[in-house]
Amino acid sequence: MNRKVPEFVIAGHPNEGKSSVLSTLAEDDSVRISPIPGETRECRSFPVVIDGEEIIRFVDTPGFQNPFKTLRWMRDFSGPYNKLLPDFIAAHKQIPEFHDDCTLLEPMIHASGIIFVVDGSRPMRKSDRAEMEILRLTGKPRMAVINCKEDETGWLDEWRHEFRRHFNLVRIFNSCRETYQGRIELLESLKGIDQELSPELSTVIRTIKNDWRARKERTSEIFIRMFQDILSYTDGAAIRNHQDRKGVEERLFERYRRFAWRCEQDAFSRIRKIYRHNVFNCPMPEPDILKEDIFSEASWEFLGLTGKQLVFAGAVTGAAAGAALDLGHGGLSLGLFSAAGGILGAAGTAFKARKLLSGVRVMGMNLDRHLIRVGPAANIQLLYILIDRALIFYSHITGWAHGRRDYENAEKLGKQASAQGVTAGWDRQRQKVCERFFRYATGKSVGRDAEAEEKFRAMIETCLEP
Ligand SMILES: Nc1nc2c(ncn2[C@@H]2O[C@H](COP(=O)(O)OP(=O)(O)OP(=O)(O)O)[C@@H](O)[C@H]2O)c(=O)[nH]1
Ligand SMILES: [Mg+2]
Repeated sequence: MNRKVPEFVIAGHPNEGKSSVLSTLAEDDSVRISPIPGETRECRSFPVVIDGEEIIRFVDTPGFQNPFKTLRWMRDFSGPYNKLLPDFIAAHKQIPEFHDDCTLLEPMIHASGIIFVVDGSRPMRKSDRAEMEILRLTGKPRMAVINCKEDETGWLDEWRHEFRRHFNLVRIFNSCRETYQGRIELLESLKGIDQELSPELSTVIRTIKNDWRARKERTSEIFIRMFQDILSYTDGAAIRNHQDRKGVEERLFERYRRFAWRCEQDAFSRIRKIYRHNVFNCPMPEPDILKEDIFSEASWEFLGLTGKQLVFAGAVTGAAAGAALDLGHGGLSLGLFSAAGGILGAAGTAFKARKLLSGVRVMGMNLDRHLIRVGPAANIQLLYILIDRALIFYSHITGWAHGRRDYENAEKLGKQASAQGVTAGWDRQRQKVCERFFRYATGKSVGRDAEAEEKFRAMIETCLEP
């Protein structure tokens, strides 16, 4: 289909935040932004592409350099209105002083509309009025966007008043704060600048909304797989004697820690891509629960490795499957004997089991080796921590406007992350959904409980708002 892609030129005075507004609107963090005026010297087109198709395009431009002279020339122009821009450019393009003015006006010839950006936290100057008048003379549909760089709002009324005289519409849009909702609202208002643009922009908005829904579905899928991988993790190692034990435990924890960290990092980096963040990253600290207590008793417990649950086993590879065995010593009853992992489930304390098993012969094999098993997770707290971290990461990623460039503050966001948590406030109903998913993910449900995952997924999706 050869549909015309709506194209909007972002114009204004140097350093007002034109490129920042564009970057946020187009969700494109490759747009060059700088505190030094004159960063943008050439026009560059930024397409918004969804599912391989360009749906709308924004053009970044340099700021006006000679608004008074340009306006004077245009006021004196007596040719047909559609020749105003081409003739101005033809008359000035060889003059170096007018390089930026010609460059910024050129894409307006074919554009669907113009978005004029001003910093509304400063007073209005004569040059602003000249720039607005130039844009009015172009006859193009246009909208004014007030991007307040500071919190100062005292000048807003003056700006609004002046804008009403020159523009079809005025909107406040903060390039460092607006995200999905703000983008949609701005596009909705753009429809009002020209009736002819309305159907095209409605299609654009619908496509963006559908895409956002699809992103949320993909995000919840990634989160759920990540939770499942971490919760269901199992590992094991054989030890020969008691002296070995500490070192092996440490090794197992280190392996587990690295696995969980990698799963989370991998999930987070895929979500960053979905939300089109190439530069901004919210560096989450390693979860305390994994990092600080890794070798402590608390960690054993957290991993489901309390003394009671620790499984020591004779690593008797090749032993007959399912052979039942009851040593009957010291009240210790040994149940299932699984050849697959060489695992012997011990109901007594791990230490006793170790002592008792050592040297015992079963079916002709020497049981002087034990298997320490890690996982699957036994404490639901781990799931809550993973959910909290995932949702915090999500809210930072979706809440960081693409035009915002104070990346050094991202570190602070990450640090706050460990302090906050949404799951603590969840009601019993939500907890039950989590508990059921936890049993399912750790293999403790009887049979397959696909509904557990469905209900959990639906719940996680409701958390990914807007
Ligand atoms: N605090 C704050 N700073 C902003 C905001 N918008 C832009 N800035 C900063 O203002 C400076 C100029 O922003 P740009 O987007 O490069 O401005 P521009 O109008 O494209 O500038 P030129 O390309 O030089 O004409 C940058 O340092 C931005 O980070 C805002 O809403 N809040
Ligand atoms: Mg710029």
